[in-house]
Amino acid sequence: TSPIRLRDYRPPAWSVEAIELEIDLGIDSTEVSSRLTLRSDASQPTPLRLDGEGLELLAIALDGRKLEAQDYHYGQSVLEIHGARDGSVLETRVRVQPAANTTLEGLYLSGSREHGFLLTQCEAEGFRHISFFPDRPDVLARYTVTLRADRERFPVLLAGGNPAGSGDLPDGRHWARFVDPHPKPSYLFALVAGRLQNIQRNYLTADGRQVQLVIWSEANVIDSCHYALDALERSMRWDERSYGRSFDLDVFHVVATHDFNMGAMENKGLNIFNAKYLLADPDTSTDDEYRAVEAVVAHEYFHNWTGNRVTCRDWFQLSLKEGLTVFREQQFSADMNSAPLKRIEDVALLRRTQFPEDAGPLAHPVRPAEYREINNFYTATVYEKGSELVRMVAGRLGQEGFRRGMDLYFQRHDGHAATIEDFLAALGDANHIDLTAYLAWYSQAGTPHLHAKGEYDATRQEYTLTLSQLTRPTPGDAEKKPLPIPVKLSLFNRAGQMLPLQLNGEAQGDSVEKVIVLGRPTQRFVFKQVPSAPVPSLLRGFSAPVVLEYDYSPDELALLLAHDVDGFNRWEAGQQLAMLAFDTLRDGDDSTACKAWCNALAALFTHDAMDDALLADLLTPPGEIEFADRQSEVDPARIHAQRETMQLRLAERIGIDALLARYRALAAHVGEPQLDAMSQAGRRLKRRVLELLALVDAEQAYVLAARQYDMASGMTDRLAALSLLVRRCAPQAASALAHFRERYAGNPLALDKWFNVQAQVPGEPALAVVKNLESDPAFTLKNPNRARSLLGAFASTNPSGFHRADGAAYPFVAERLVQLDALNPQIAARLATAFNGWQRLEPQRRSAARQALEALVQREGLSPNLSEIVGNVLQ
Ligand code: HT7
Ligand code: ZN
Repeated sequence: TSPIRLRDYRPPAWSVEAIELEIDLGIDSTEVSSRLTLRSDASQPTPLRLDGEGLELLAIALDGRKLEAQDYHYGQSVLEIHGARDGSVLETRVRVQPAANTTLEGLYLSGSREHGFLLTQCEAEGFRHISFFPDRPDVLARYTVTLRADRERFPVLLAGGNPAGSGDLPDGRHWARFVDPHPKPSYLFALVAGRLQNIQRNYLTADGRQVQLVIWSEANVIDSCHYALDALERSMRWDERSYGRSFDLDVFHVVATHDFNMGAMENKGLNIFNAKYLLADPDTSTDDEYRAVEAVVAHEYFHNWTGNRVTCRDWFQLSLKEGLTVFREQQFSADMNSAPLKRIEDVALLRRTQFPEDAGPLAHPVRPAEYREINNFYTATVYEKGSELVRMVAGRLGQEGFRRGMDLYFQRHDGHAATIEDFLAALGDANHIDLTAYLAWYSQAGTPHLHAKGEYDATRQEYTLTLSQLTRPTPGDAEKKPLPIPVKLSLFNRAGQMLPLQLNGEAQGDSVEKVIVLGRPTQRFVFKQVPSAPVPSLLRGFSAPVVLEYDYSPDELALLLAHDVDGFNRWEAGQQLAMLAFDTLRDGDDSTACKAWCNALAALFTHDAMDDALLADLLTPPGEIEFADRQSEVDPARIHAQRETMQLRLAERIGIDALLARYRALAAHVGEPQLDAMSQAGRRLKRRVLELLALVDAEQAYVLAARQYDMASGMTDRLAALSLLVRRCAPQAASALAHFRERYAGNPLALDKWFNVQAQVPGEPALAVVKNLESDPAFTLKNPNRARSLLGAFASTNPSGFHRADGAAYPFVAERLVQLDALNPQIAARLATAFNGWQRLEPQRRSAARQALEALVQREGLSPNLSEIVGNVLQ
């Protein structure tokens, strides 16, 4: 297939003013009747063409007249109709087969035939699997939906919009109608039907609307929905306070399913969630998962304005809603929890997922210029880097300016489909600033490298910072433009105090933090009245998504690690020092950098009264993927071993006694697990301390871990202990695993963790472990969470396990991709991205990976989704 290109965009020749759907639901066969009121654009005289895929056409009529075979043509996923005019009404009736649909796109069955329920997933192009329609985001229509089904089998019938009647039908059937007053694109349509329970609460919006908030799930987990309901209410209040945006329907439904391709979906008035991001209870969920539930609930809710009320003109603009909504969620989570910890978590995620994407054959701009399979573009670049771009612009405008800009954006585009240009124009116009320079960030792939060099002139008391930028070529884009890079900075003296900043040409002030913007390839910034050679704290709060290159000495990094008041940069100094330590570590002999890293952290460990969670993060070196990202030839086994050695040095430097004492103090807090920040922080540090202890006194640490496992009152402590025992192949691991397997046999989300933990066993043993787990009766490729918990965890998050020296894991995973592809192409394609970066592996692994990929791409009958990813990865 040829690619779809941004430059070919044309407004729709045909749009739909209103759609009336009548859906007779059944598990094996569902009939969908639709009535479209059409509008045509007089300037584009083309026949009416509607998208429709895999639909069995049962009836078709135009303006009340049944169409004959010569009046229309249905082939190649398009229904073409002759004779339609502006104002025409098209009626179609089609049959679809939900139970046979394993792709989890369109209308499908979640769970078993006997007990499961029916639901839809329409983003990006799922609606065409349900009914004929111009399935593109710039066609916004008013929806009236009537659902009909057997009352006993489907007692609950839901669709997006306000309820508009319900009642009984003959033969034990019933109906329910929903009218959505807000025009919406087809990707936001949703329905749910089945036996579900709910919890609910009334909510009064800031603009005076009574809204019923209802969370639905299968009966056995309804008690685990309370945390999500609280999180929803917090999100709604926050959006009212921070952006002046209120909810706009009488009822807001949220539904949990175990069968879902992604995290959740923001369908108008009927959000659907992967149960992993909705259910939360202390026995099943870790602290991190509680925060993830809060974040995803907020993200989907925030889409109601950024995505739904203002939607995307086309899928190239995907980051308009996703980058912006990720940013809004990050602001919300920072407000609800610890802001520096949230920033650390988000930047670590960006570096782990987006930086490698941007540095390899899958690199693409935040707004791609072309795509083949849109589902392959729900990437870390569109989401995470997209959010960083919004953050840069928001930083440029300041809090009030950004709010002014967002108000204008909503005012101009409410009820319409917009572009990234529209977004930047609204933000700029509201503040009389030209933001068009930021557009280059959206159209250019690759992570810029920001090189910084400082020179101090003692006689003039001047400090000159020279900044330059370089973005390496990415596939198909060799020439890179300079980008506007905001660099937030402070200067520290050698006693660890921040110095007042006075840029050449500016009046003297007392501000100790500034943002300078590098707009050209190279620029010099001269600071006056600097009394001594400073240590710069650069890119504070990670003010731009770049790789900073500054030739810090270990002592300078140690100084920032000890004194920087920007929590993020304090952590960052530790990460940079760990990178230096890693690069200079020699067998049996500590480098200066490694000693500096260990000394600085040991000092913080014993003396500093810092937050336990920040300390836990400081004590954690960058991950194996981040280390690999900086190397031109990657040997994952060596990286794993070297990272272990560094941590061993750190544990030795802190000492067994100090580790043990800290662990005991942290473990003394017993009782029901509390969710407050301090309790969570304590558990986070306890886990880290135990991991370090295991390096210097394995036997004692394993005994403590086994006891922690047995005594744990919540999943955070239990899983931390289990994970330590399993990853280190401790003698106590087998019995803990057996216990966990049995205790959580009926809890799919907990069982996912059981698979996941074992898929993380480092090194050569991992492959056998994974193969063995495939024969567990609970393992299935049909459920995305389960497939991800074993194969995804192994291939994407266990580099030393997946990249075995003999390359045996590559054909194994390739074979699973083929099997998965036959069931669910979206999930197969996503999993295949684990091969990204194979070109930089050392020669033996590289050739094994290439062989597996070349064999894979030649397999007959691969989906367009998987072929595209494998083809691109191979380039
Ligand atoms: N907007 C959604 C993205 C999405 C999706 C969700 C579920 C299944 C398939 C999907 N394809 C795309 C989720 C979000 O970003 O909020
Ligand atoms: Zn989203």
